[in-house]
Amino acid sequence: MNPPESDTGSDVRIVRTTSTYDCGGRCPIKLHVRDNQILRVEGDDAPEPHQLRTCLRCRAYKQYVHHPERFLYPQKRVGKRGEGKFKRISWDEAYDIFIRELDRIKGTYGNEAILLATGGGYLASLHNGGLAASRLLNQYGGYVTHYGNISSEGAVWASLTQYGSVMVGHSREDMMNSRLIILWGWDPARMISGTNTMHHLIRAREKGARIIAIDPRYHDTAATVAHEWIPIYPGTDTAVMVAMANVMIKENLHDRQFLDTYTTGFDAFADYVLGKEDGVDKTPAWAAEISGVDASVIERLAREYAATKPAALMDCQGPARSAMGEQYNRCASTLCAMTGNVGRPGGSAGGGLMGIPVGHMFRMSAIPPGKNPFELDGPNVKGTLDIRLRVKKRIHVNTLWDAILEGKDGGYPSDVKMMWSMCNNYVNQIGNSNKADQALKQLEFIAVSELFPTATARYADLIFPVTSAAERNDFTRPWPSGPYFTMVNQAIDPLGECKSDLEIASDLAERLGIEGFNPHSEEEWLKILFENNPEYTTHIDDYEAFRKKGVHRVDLPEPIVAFRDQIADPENNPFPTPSGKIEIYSRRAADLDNPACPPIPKYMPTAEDRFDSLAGQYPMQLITPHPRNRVHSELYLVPWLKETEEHRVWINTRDAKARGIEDRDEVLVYNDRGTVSLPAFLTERIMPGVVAIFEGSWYQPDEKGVDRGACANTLTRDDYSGGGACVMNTSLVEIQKA
Ligand SMILES: Nc1nc2c(c(=O)[nH]1)N[C@H]1C(S)=C(S)[C@@H](COP(=O)(O)OP(=O)(O)OC[C@H]3O[C@@H](n4cnc5c(=O)[nH]c(N)nc54)[C@H](O)[C@@H]3O)O[C@H]1N2
Ligand SMILES: Nc1nc2c(c(=O)[nH]1)N[C@H]1C(S)=C(S)[C@@H](COP(=O)(O)OP(=O)(O)OC[C@H]3O[C@@H](n4cnc5c(=O)[nH]c(N)nc54)[C@H](O)[C@@H]3O)O[C@H]1N2
Ligand SMILES: [Mo]
Repeated sequence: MNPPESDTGSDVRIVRTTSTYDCGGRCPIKLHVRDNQILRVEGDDAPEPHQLRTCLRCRAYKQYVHHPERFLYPQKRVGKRGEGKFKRISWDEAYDIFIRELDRIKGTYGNEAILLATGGGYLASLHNGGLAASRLLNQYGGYVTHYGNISSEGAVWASLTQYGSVMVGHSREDMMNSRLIILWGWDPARMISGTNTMHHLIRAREKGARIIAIDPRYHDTAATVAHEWIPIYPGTDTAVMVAMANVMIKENLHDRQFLDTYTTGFDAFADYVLGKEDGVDKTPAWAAEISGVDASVIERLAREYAATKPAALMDCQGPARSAMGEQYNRCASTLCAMTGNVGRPGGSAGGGLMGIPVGHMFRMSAIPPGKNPFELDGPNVKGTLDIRLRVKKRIHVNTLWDAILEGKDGGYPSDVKMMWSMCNNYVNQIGNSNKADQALKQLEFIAVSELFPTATARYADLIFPVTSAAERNDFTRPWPSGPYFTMVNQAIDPLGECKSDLEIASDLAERLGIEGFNPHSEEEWLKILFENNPEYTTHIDDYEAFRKKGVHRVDLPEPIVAFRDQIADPENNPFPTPSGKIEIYSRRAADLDNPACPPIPKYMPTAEDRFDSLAGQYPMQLITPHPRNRVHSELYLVPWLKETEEHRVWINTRDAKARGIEDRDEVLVYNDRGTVSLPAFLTERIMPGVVAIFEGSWYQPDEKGVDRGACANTLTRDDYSGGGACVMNTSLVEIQKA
C-alpha cells in the first residue's frame, strides 16, 4: 500500500506529472523527489473507473531519468564515425562547430543539402524538438525533411480514403456495449492503445462479450481475455476479410440497407469478391490457401460477425505497417459497413487508428488523397512568430538511407550532406539498419540531439545533450485515446548541462542572428500555447487547476462513437469524402492510377510475401511487434525493464526442431540485408512459418557485420507501400543455430 503523502517526510516533494514518450498510453504519475533525485514513482491515485493505471514503463521512469549512460554534456566525436567515441566539450564549442558546419554546407551546396530528421520521442507541446528545429531551419532558409508517418501511414491513408477522416475510433468504454470483439492484429495488453484499454476489455468480457484474436501470435491480450485465437500468416488478412465478405454476400448476411444509405461503391467491391471482375471467386477455400486459416473457420467467423450485433472489429496498425498495409484497414472498414456496425455504440468503424477527438495526434496522410502533413505543424500562435515553411524537398521516411546514398542521380530530390537528428533513433527504427550505417558514414556532418548513446547517436559528430521531461514544464495528451489531458510539471533541475531542444534552438537562433525566435519565458509560452489551442480550451476552464492536478479528465456524457452523427442523421451530416458517403470505391484512389492502391480494397501479392520465390531461400516470415518493456528503442538501457523480458526471437517449436534449435540457443536470423544474433524463444504462441523479433533493440554490428543487438530493422526493407506505409512487417528470413 502507498503511504499517505504526509508520511513521506517533509524533505520529499511530490510532483504530479506525466510521461511524454511515444507510447500507446499516457500516464499521470507522481514523482517523489529529494535532492534533485527521483526516489520513486507512484501511479494514478484516482479511484476506478477513472484510474489510468500506470504500466511498467512509467514505473521505471526513475531509472530512465537518472540512467548513468545519459549524455550530460555536449560531446564531439573522437573515434571513427559510428564508433561511438566522444569527448566532452563546452556548449560554446558545440554551438561553434554546429554553426560552422551548417554555414559551410549551406554555402557550398545550398539549404537542400541539410536534412532534418525528427521523430516521436517527445510528445508534448512546447519543448518538442522537431517543431523547434524546423522553425529554426525555416528561418535559416530551409531544409529537406521526411514525409510519411513512420507509424500509421497505411491506416491514415485507408481512413482518409474510406471516411475522409482520421477520427475513426470509439472511446474505450464503448467496448462494454459490444457483444463480439475481434482483436484483428491488436494486442493492447502490450501496446496499450489508451491507458485504460485493458480495463475496459476485461470488463467487456466479464459482461459477456465474446473475444476473438486473429494474429500470427497468441499474444498477451489473447492469453488474458480471448475466447479464441485464430493464427494467420502475416500479410494475408485482407484475403480472409474478402472471403468473409464472400460468405456474407452469398448467404445474404450483409446489411443491404446500411450499404445503400451510407456507402458508395459496394457493387464494385462485390464484383471483385465474387470473381465477376477477375474470374476468381474469393471463397473461404481461396483465402485458406493464402492465409493458413481453415475455410470452415472463415465461414464461421463471417456468420458470427454478421449475426452478432453490435460487434467491434478492432483492426490496428501492426498488419498495416506492411507492403499492402492500407488494404487491410480499408477492407476492415468495409466489413464494418457491411455489418452495419459503423457509427453504432458497441460497433466500430475499423480503419486502424482508433483515435478519438479528445486527445489524439493523428496527422493527415502525405500521399493523396491526404493533405500536406506540414499544414498541421507549428505552434498555433498566429502573428507572434515566423512559422513560414521553407521545406525544400521531402523524402519518404523509409527511404532516407537510400536517398542519402543515391541522391539526385538515384532519382531522389536532393543530395544530402548533413543531418540533424532529434527525438528519433532512425538508424534503429526505419528499415535496413545496415544501409543506415553505409549512408551515415558518407555524410559530411551529423548532429544528434539526444539523452542516450543510441544507435543513431553513435554516428554523430556532435551531440547536444537534452533534458528529460522530468526537467521541464509542458503539457500533452494521450494518443490514440483520451479522454483526458496531462501536464508535464518539472520535478528536478536539468541534470549536468542538459537543455531542451527549444533552448538549444533558441541559443542557435541567437548566434545565427535570427531575431525574435524565442520571445517568451517557458511560463508565458505554456499559457500562450494553451490559450490558443481549442483542443485544450474546449475542455479545460482552469489552467492552474489542470497544472496542479497534472491531469484533466473529460467527463463524457456518452461514449464517443465515430460517425455517430453521420449515421443518425445522414441528410445533415455527410461523411467528409467527395461523395459524402463511406467510399468503398474511391474515385480519388482510382485517380492515383497506381495498381498498388486500387479504388476498392483488394488482396494482392507483394515482394517478400510467403509466395515470393525468395521464400525458397528465406522461408520464414518475420514480424516485428512493439516491445512491452520499451517504447520502441527508448528505455532500452533501463535495467528493471531489461529484467522483465529477454530479447529473444519467437519461433514455433516445430520450426526450431527442424533446424536443431533448442530453447535459449543463440541463433542467427538473416536475409540479404543482414544478420542478427540473439537467443531463441521456442513457443507454441507463434504459428509455424513465422518468427517475431520485437522492434527497438539497439543495433550493434560487430566487426563481421553481425548485429549483436539484434535490431529488427537489420532485417527489414527500406521501402513503402502504395499508400505510404513503412513495410516493417513484410520480410523473409532464415534462422539457424549460431
Ligand atoms: N509497450 C509499447 N507500447 C507501444 C509502443 C511501444 O513501443 N511499446 N509503441 C506505440 C506506437 S508508436 C504504436 S504505433 C503502437 C503500435 O501498435 P500496433 O501497430 O498495434 O503494434 P504492433 O506491435 O506492431 O502489432 C500489433 C499486433 O499485430 C500482429 N501482427 C503483425 N503482423 C500481422 C499480420 O500481418 N496480421 C495480423 N493479423 N497480425 C499481425 C503482431 O503480432 C502484434 O500482436 O503501439 C504503441 N504502444
Ligand atoms: N521493425 C519495426 N520498426 C519500427 C516499427 C515496427 O513496428 N517494426 N514501428 C515504427 C513506429 S510505429 C514508430 S512510431 C517508430 C518510432 O521511431 P523513433 O521515433 O525513432 O523511436 P524511439 O525509439 O521512440 O526514439 C525516440 C528517441 O527520442 C529520444 N528523446 C526523447 N525525448 C527527447 C527530447 O525531448 N529531445 C530529443 N532530442 N530526443 C528525445 C529518445 O531518447 C529516443 O532515443 O518506429 C518504427 N519502427
Ligand atoms: Mo508508432
